[in-house]
Amino acid sequence: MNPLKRLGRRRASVLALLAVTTLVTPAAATAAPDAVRASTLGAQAAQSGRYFGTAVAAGRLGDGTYTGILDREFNSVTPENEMKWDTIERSRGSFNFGPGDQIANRAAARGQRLRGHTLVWHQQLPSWVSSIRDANTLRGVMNNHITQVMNHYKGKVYAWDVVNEAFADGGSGQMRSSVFRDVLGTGFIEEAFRSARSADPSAKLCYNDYNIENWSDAKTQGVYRMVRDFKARGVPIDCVGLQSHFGAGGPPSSFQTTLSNFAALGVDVQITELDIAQAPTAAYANTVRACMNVARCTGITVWGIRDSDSWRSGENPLLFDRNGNKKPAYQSTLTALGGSAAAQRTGAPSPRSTAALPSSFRWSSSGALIAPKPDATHNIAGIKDPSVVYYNGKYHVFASTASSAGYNLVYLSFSDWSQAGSATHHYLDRTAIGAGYRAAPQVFYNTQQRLWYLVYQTGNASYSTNPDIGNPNGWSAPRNFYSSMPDIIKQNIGNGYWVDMWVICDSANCYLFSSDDNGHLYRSQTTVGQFPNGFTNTVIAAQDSKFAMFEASNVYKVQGSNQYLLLVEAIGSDGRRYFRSWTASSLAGSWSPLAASESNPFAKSSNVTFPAGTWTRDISHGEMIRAGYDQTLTIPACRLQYLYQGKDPNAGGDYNNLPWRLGLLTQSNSTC
Ligand code: G2I
Repeated sequence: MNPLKRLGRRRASVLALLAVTTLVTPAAATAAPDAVRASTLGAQAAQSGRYFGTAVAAGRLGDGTYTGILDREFNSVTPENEMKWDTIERSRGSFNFGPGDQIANRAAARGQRLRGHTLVWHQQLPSWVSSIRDANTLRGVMNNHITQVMNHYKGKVYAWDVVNEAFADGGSGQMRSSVFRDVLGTGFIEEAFRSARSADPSAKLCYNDYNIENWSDAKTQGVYRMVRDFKARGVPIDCVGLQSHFGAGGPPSSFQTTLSNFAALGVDVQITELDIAQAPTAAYANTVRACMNVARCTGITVWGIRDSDSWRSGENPLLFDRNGNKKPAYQSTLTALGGSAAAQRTGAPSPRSTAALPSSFRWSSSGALIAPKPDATHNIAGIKDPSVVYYNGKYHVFASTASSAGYNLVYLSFSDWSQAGSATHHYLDRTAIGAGYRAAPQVFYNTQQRLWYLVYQTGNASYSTNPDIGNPNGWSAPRNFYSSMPDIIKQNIGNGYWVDMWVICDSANCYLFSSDDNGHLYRSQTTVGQFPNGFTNTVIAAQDSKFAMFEASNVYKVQGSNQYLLLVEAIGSDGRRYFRSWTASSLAGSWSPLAASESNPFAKSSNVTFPAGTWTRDISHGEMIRAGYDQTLTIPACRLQYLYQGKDPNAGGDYNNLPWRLGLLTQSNSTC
């Protein structure tokens, strides 16, 4: 955190006297970390890196029961009809994005993913298109539609159903007759995918169809041959959507085989429109389990929320009844989603996590999700410096509270980002952590000691421990990691401040990184066995000019690789905060630039889009959403998410009184 004008920095802390002899007693009664279960569909799916989504109808967004379930349970949405041709381009060249935007912006503001549905489909197609007979005209019309729509939603749509339902039912295994096939020939699908790739290279491009779930069906085989041919010839395709509109018997017994056979071609597979007549519990569980058992099955979307919202409402095929109550299939689905969570947490190999990080990044930001909640005794202007872990079905966020009166800490927890704004704020100055200068927290679980650690700055590097992250009153009084500021920091700090302490461990050692607002990143170390005591050998781990290596350093292990990632906050030539990044092969190794310049930043306003509105130009102090929660600080290699602080670009005045809010970045150029 930036400590300009911060209060009490140089004040000697009596707590320093307590620091170095502290022994930590292992706590006996902490829930086993690999037994975590989430309480909502989206949160549970997220534990294995998947999403759980639903079709959404813009016309129902005024219904509070509907949106209540939507925001509680789902972390992905698909517009049910609002992005179809007959809504978006009802007459030639005249585009109506209103209903689609309503869904897209709402999702973006809540950190939900968006699937785009659908660009080229023979249904819900206006008659001005279906009556075209000239191939060049139709080609131009199709490519223009794809380009305009994808351009409009660039950076907002995770995956597009580029072509929908192009194959015929029955035994032919061929494409169905449609204006596209009949006028352009079977090559229209390839043409559509090529146009789509050039319109938005960062969106995943899917082929979507129904009745392709049974492996031996001619239709399944026809689609499979097409995807195999596309992959062989380099036609851009990233995913196959299996709609999965099932009868009461549920998925065919070969469903998992079908998913893995498609996946083996080198595409993601997704269940895109799931509904099952009468919603039998076993049928839902079997469907979900098939996806969980296939690493490249990246997500599941149900086609509506309540039975009354369904296109097949007479068959009651969904997870919620018409009153919005959970049906039995809800529970079997939630349980089935938990199936591979433990495997994920114990480090089972997953193709999603083996890729290395890219060398440039693009992000999409949510709106401001978390704002300060002043109360009678806490007059707070900004909420800052968040640290976050996902544990036991909840995000647990610790942050600094700031006002001209000084800094302290706050804790909140919630099951999904859509709930973040309404979570209760627990002020930690009322706990044993105490009042006074405490800021820039970092939280992790020490698996050896079975204790949660909260590391923060007090003028020294301090920490508290707690056997139960969910109990704000469980934190111990602060203790210091050092008896006093290490000499090398005294020698280099100049007019800076000693800030932003960060602990990360490998299997042998724990390292404590810190910054000085003066161009230096420091690193001390101790053994895993001695931690939290014995930090010594403080060195300069990286240095640059003051503003280029300012503060708020994060260090992470990249899952499934031998890479560590370093992020440091810098101040740009525009005066705005941004992040630079480096990698190293060991925590004590030297750091090589990854996306480390102002023109190729890790995260800066220049590589972030704001679908819900540009609320900040600063991308400042925050933390990655990790793959786990322990002292190794492991992050996924794919689809990174970063919780950060931003503020109204026009705000000024006392630094401590600035209106900082928290928002969530989601990587939009992930290739895996
Ligand atoms: O048909 C089920 C799905 C099959 N796969 C593609 C999906 O896009 C398709 O979704 C359904 C929607 O759930 C329905 O809501 O597509 C139907 C159109 O083919 C949608 O139905 C339409 C009605 O036909 C229109 O009369 C109505 O105005 O829904 C519109 C909005 O309620």
